[in-house]
Amino acid sequence: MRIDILTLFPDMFKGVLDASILGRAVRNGLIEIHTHDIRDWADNKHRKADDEPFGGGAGLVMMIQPLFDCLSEVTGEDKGAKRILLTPRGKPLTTERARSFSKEERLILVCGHYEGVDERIMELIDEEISIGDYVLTGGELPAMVLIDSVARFIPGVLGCDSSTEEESFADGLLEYPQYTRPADFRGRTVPEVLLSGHAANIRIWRHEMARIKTKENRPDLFALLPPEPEKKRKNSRKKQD
Ligand code: 4GX
Repeated sequence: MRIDILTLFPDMFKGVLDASILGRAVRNGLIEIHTHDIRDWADNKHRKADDEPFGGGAGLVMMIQPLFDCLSEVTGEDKGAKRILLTPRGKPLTTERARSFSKEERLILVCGHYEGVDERIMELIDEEISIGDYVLTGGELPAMVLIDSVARFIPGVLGCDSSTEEESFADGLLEYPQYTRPADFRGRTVPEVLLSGHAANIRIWRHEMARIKTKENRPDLFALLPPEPEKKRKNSRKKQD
């Protein structure tokens, strides 16, 4: 997959895209990333890319000319590229949207700064995406979040193919608690069932812990879960009142 990033702050992406799993995916040629400094397209001698909003109001708005020319040139004749604007007013980024973006051949991410971008850029945008209901100082961090969430679905990026399925949200539950060696860390022990080797009990324990965590931290997700089947009794006849 090829990803182009349009930004006023290309340096912000360096460390993130070089490090860890994303860096390995780039080095292995699974993802190809190109950053573009929107300012390079400004046709004024001060390389100005922002101005006061028409109609008044606080803050600055990104000017249409540098952004429009940058996005037009980077897109070129590529009709297949999906052009995404990161903005708090966008559709929420979800596992399903990340998975769907991972099937695209090319993404072009537009990072806005200041109070927003001149609305006339929408002529060149396919989709507006938000990473959550809070306001950041720019679209750079949201673009990195989107890239990371999409990369996990590109075959070969993660070591093991199944690991995207087992985590939070795949079955509507948050993750169960994990432990690794030592079994006793200064008196803090690991739940006995995980050391028992009893696969069925481990599955039941993990499922129950995931339900408890989901109920506590995400009552909105918990409400969507299917009801638990009634636990089997030794005596199959229900207790009489
Ligand atoms: N999820 N921001 C974008 C400037 C801006 C505003 C409007 C275009 C249109 C955000 C988020 C987010 C802050 C990035 C404002 N650009 N983006 N920026 N939450 O808060 O995606």
